[in-house]
Amino acid sequence: MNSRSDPDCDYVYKVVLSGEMGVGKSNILQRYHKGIFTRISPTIGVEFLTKKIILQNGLVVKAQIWDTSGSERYRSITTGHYRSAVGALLVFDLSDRESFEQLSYWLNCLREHADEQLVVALVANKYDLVQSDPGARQVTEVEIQAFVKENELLYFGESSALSDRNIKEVVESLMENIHRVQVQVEEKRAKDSLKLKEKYSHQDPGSSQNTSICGCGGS
Ligand SMILES: Nc1nc2c(ncn2[C@@H]2O[C@H](COP(=O)(O)OP(=O)(O)OP(=O)(O)O)[C@@H](O)[C@H]2O)c(=O)[nH]1
Ligand SMILES: [Mg+2]
Repeated sequence: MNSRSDPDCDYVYKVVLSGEMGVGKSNILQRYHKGIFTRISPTIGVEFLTKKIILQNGLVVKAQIWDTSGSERYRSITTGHYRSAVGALLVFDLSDRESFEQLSYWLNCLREHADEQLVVALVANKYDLVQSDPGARQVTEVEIQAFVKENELLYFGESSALSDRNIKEVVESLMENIHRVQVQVEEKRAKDSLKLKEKYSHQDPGSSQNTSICGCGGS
């Protein structure tokens, strides 16, 4: 969406973090926002912060990032906060098979509640665990790629909030993609409204008196 209220940025985009409890959503956000990894308590409900990001084309966008709890207890609150989100980081833990199997649930919630043009980036977190012990891996790269393809997600490779692998890259690539999609949406909207204007400006002025744009007409 265009930023009319904030003169310091060109666009404001709402992004949500989604996925099972304990997959590392809050640590990913903390790593991105503050560049650190510390112990964090499980998220209670929803927390949010904003961060300005400069896109490759020089435009400044403000990301409103909503960190949600993966706990079942807060589900109705968290999914309510998906509304009007144009981007999502869908997170799972590479060392926790269940968190991968639950991705479809989270994706359905996102598609149901968020913006129609939602862009979703998959984050395969805790790669550091797999790196130090290959036996800890519970989801293969082939399975991840299949899920990404089937659900038309963005994916930039395995991540770790702890070792700071692929965190900035995934967030900023998501923002670039959101912006690309939103610009297309705005352009289409502008074209459609121009077409509509042209249609009615060419109409016989005599007949326009009885014609309603909404189609309900007059009786
Ligand atoms: N090894 C490793 N541990 C991580 C990583 N990211 C998070 N953790 C740990 O995983 C646990 C859960 O992290 P959180 O960031 O609180 O997870 P969350 O997804 O926000 O959890 P909820 O808020 O309960 O939904 C904590 O013990 C973190 O220290 C990571 O990249 N590597
Ligand atoms: Mg959390």
